[in-house]
Amino acid sequence: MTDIATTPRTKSVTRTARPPLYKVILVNDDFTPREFVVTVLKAEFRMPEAQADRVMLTAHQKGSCVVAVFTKEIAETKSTRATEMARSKGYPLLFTTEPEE
Ligand code: TYC
Repeated sequence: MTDIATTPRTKSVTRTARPPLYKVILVNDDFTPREFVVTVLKAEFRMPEAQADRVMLTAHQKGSCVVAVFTKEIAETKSTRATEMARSKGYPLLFTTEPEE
């Protein structure tokens, strides 16, 4: 048997693939009642009351607030459902998504 010394010609690098994440953003408006915004945050994003209050107030005072971060599909589904919940009551409340840097 012939012994042949071999050296590997490639190096493998182990990386864990992470899906890109998207922020769900709550946008302020002048018409949606504060209490309804809190109700939607609790229902669609499973937020405790105190946290929903803080997020609603931040959007109210600053114009918008990051609600949470998800994979693209979940962020889009949740923001669409939350926005539709408001439309069904005739409110202009808006949730949008944007990629996280
Ligand atoms: N600005 C609204 C009001 O004064 C309340 C509100 C807060 C609406 C946050 C939207 O994302 C929002 N009734």
